[in-house]
Amino acid sequence: DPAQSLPRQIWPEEFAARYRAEGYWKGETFGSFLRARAAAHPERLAVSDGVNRWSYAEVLARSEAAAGGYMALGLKPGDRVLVQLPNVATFLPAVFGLFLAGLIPVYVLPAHRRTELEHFARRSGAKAVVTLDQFDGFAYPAMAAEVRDLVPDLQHIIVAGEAGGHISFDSFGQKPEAFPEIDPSSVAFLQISGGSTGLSKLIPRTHDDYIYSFAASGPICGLSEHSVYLCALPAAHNFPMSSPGIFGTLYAGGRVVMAPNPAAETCFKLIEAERVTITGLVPPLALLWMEAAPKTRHDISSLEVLQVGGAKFVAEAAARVRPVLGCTLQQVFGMAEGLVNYTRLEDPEEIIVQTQGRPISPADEVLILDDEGNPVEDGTPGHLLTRGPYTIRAYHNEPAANARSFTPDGFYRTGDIVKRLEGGYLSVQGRAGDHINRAGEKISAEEVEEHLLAHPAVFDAAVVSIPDEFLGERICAFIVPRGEKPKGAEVKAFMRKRGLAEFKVPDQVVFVPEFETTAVGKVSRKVLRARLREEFMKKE
Ligand code: J2J
Repeated sequence: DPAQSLPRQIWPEEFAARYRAEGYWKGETFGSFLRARAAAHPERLAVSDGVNRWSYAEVLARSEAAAGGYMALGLKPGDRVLVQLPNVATFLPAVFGLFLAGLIPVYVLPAHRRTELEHFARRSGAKAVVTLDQFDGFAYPAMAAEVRDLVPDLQHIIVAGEAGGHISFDSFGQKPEAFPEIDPSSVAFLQISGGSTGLSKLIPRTHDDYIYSFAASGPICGLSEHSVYLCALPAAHNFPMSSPGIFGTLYAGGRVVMAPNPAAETCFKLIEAERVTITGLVPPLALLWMEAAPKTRHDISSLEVLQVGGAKFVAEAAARVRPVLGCTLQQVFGMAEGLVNYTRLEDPEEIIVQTQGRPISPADEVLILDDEGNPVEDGTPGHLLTRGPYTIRAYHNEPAANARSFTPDGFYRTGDIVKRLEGGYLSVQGRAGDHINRAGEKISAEEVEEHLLAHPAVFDAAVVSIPDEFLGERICAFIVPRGEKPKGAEVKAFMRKRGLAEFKVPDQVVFVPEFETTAVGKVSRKVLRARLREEFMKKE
């Protein structure tokens, strides 16, 4: 049963004991750290969006009321709850309420649609979903209701804003009589993987390990109680959530500003109004901001640090950040499975521009191996494997993927090809897998192919990444038609109708009469994709 109960222990005992003894895991929980901050500075502002401005005390009070509401529905500690919320202040009480009640958030992106929501519901065994009435013209509750009809375990739809017959998040007002005891080493939430092969997998993160990762990120990112973090990327992404993101900022006693979208003008206005000091972007957005900055009428001089990560930021663009935006660039190379690398704010400009940083922790173990599994020399590209106090040892309930993605001694195979430079800095060279990194969103070629094959006029399909000046990579679908070939636009519309996030819809559709086969039979998908890409690029 894919929705079976969560693992009790993720790290072998000897590692857990060491991470505790060395002070990485402090025994804090999400609930305990929020309570500590709310007690230390109750009146200080914690979060704002276009509508709400809440102090630490208000965030805690709303989180406790939310916990009471969840518990009154009969949800029990360990139950999973899908959270599909855009960047609104309510994100905080919604998830801290879950943490306080011992419930397990499963983070879903606002861009995800029916098919993905159904997949996460089944995989996690979620009993409830928390969402917003509508955002950016999309009605989330209707989609949640469709999925509830398909997935028997999913019972409750909790809606912030106009509940329209569903359970109203905003009417949760009753603090429970008692809160459950939370074990800091237990799973706190399930994060979603980029889905390098097949469908997205669920990543179990514990209170201990995750809090360590964002607490330790704070000093590396220059956070203090005076920091104002603009959450420009979708809050559910691991990067804006924890590197140092919204949680790291609250841990440091700073303030979070939720941006409704990451467009330059939207964010410049917020930077000026809220005196934002730090934010994080994916490379295409950083390029747009650099284009917009010289023309803006907004004062963005409060911005001290611009983090860029999620995909490779090319050195030529990286070099322009300081001159154009007047702030320090911090490159961030991280993954929802764990390991996060940062360039340090005080590093020489050359390191900041040329590398993707070095690990957070002295306890992060990094291996760079050749195809045979032997360590390579520094400066030589190889496969990056890692193990450490905040890198998972297994996905939730994925025996086949776990056998591929982790070594017997617990190293995570990141799939990234990197070079180690002096001082342990890493330079990302590419990746071994076949997924597409489209503006920081990871898309599995296999998953898109499966959907294309469902189209009656598609005989065969191969999906590849094509280098794209703006997106970094775009999705190109090669299709062998069955009978009369459909229009490219029709194929894309078909994908949307299947309930997929817009970012998975191919940017380009190319029809070919047939796929190459060898005398022996079909070539492997991996080889086929590589050859199609190569030939296509030659013609471009
Ligand atoms: C090249 N590739 C990068 C970078 C991630 C912080 C920052 C990013 C993520 C993230 C994250 C890259 N240069 N600077 O979780 O906490 C690619 C690698 C990596 C994969 C992970 C965080 N930064 N990547 O992007 O789970 O291929 O996490 O393995 O979404 O993104 O993707 P994801």
